[in-house]
Amino acid sequence: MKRPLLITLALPVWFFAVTSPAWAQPKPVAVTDDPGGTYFGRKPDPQKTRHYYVAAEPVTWDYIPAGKDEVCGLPLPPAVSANRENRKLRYVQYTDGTFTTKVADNPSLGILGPVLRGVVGEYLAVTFLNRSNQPLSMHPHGVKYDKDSEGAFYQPSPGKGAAVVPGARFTYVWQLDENSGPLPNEPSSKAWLYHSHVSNDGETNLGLVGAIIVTDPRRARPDGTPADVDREFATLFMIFDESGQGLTVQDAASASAAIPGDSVGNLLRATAQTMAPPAAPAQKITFEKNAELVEQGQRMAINGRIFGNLPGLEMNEGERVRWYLFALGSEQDFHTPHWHGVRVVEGGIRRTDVVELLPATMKVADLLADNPGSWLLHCHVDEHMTNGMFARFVIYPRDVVGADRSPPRAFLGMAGMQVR
Ligand SMILES: [Cu+2]
Repeated sequence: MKRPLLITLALPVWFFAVTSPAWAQPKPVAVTDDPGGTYFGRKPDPQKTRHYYVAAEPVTWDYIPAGKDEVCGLPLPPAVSANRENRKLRYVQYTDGTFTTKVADNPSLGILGPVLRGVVGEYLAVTFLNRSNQPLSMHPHGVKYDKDSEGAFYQPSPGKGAAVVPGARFTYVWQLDENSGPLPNEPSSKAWLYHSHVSNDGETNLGLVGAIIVTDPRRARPDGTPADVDREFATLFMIFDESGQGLTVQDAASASAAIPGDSVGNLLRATAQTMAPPAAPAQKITFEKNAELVEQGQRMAINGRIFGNLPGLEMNEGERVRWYLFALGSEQDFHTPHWHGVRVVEGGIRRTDVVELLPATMKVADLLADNPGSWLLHCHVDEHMTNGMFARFVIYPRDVVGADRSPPRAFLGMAGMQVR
């Protein structure tokens, strides 16, 4: 009986919205009815489902919280140090559907959203709440979904979760089927990206990106973590564009076209507005000036941190450490992460200390922490490293105990996970 009542209440709002001038349009209001939660028309088996609660929220993001380069001691470029903070959106994890208690962030993930994880044979149910002023979604790579849980907006017939309007929520259901997990000759777990996908992939530039980890059940502990691994890290190599020339975070006033319960037409209108270039500047921007703006706005980051400001890459001597490596972005986003002091095995087949990444590449590299010390992890593309695409990782020696040893919380996304 709840739905007819909602429709009755929503119809006058919709009619007013599509017939009234822009200045008179109502502000987005919260919609708590969740049209998702099914997988090809059925509720997934609760015994095999891990439920996550994730909100997209505006944040002020600081690319350099320390205010300086703490690793290489390089002077910060003036255009960067004068503009450390930017408005971004982030996927933030909560403990339950009330969206009141946040799950503590893992500092090493930086701007990345929560790690969502499971084992082949399980389902992920992700209740998404849009606390921004623009339509957003969660689109997963690598898992199986029906049209409603695809989380991508395009024609024809976008699914119910294609564009979650401001204030609304939607529960995506993703199956971790056999094809989501590693092949027998791949490492025991693998990672996939998820990101918002309403207007275009530029929404990752807003900060809306995270990782899904899937473990092979034949090589998993009872809690679903890979049995042959002691510790995990996830790092995204991506150049964020803070020039204002691309997709930007919308404020409430400019997002008035996005109305909960709205038609596809109005959503498209809102989306077009989201994609529109910023307001015309007072003077004409030349091609050269535009190129300069873009160059000054580039933040060549690992997990949204630059110049050695990504914390928490710490491990203990002897540990088997799995790195999930990603890149995203545009034609400049070819990255070559390189570890000093150690060697890795890429994808279970190749020994190296440099891994090649292109936009939306997802790779696994396994590292044996056999060389204690404080070491550099950096992109080996010269320009990227010069502009801050590096971090420090630490291997604590075996004989160190107590506070100097890395904390025991070793696996990504384990806190706040609910199996029900
Ligand atoms: Cu790079």
